[in-house]
Amino acid sequence: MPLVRPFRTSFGVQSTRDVLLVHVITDSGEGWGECAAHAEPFYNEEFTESAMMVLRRWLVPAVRSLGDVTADAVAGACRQVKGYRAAKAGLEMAVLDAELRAASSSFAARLGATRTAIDVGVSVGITPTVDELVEQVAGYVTDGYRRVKLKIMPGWDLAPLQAVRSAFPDLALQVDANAGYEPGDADLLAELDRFGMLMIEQPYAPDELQAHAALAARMATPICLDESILSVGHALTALDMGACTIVNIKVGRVGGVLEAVRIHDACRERGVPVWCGGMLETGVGRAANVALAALPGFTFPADISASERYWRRDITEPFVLQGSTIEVPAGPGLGVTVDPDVLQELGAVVEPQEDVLA
Ligand code: OSB
Ligand code: MG
Repeated sequence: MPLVRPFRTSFGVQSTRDVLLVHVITDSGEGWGECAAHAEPFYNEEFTESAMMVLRRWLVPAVRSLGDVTADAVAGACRQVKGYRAAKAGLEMAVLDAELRAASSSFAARLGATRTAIDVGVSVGITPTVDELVEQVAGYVTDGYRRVKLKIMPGWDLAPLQAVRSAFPDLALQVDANAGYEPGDADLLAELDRFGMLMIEQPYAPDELQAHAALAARMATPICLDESILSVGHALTALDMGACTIVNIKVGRVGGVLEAVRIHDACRERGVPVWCGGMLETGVGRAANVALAALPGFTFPADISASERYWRRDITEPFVLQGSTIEVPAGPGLGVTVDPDVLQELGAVVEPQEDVLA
């Protein structure tokens, strides 16, 4: 799917999104899920074609062999396969959607949502010039976004931040480095304190927990981890080490909405704030993210923007901005409907899986 505008991060630029959907047909109905993996293994190890292959060869057969297929059983059935958390998340989402649609219950209700609308922000990619960045941020502020996240990387940090902060002195601001820095860059990163930001997200490589803890000890700006946190265990380890004080939760990165809820619960028990990250999803994955972000421990605005920020035409009814919030779907399952005409226009390829029936 073509993105409305290219999205550049420290790991590369995307102008289109390779979308992998899982469509589950059960005795009682059907469901959709989205695998958040990207076309290239640049955000993390997983990529769309690898996720698709693992689904076909192992994950779908493992779930089909369950007999009684329930969303609660998906993660266990998939445990033998290591990694591929976005693929697992897409499959679990589709099974859960089918289950909840059949029971006329929403994702929000099932996950434990306590809000009917969520606060959202916008994640702004690296632009060719600082002027273009300020212009883009101004457009999003006019749209209603009250929290902006800037992507940073070595060579694109102090100057763009200075410009955006001067233009918008009171804007809630945060940055995301997508692991683009090295522990040797700590002096430079410490200078970011002067911009009065909500947090700095994932400055170093995912396995650099000690370096993140050392940075947290010398910075006033809270450290948030994204790529480092793949499970409840990772979250607790990072928190115990002082590697972060805020956790970004992404469904695709942690293996599914149910593990995402467990991370939320563990953080909430410790009084640690979490927020919902995004991976440029279509309406399918976005619906799950919005439901998740409505849980009580999600206290920072989510990286879930309106559909029009990503797509000229989404594959479901669009999510729209209301003030600086997005309404939580209340209908059965994900609460959105995939439009088959849009899928066809996009040239979606359907790969039936009857052949792998156990
Ligand atoms: O690190 O949060 C990230 C998009 C793709 C991959 C990684 C990230 C992002 C974003 C955009 O920041 C969030 C969104 O609007 O979906
Ligand atoms: Mg991130």
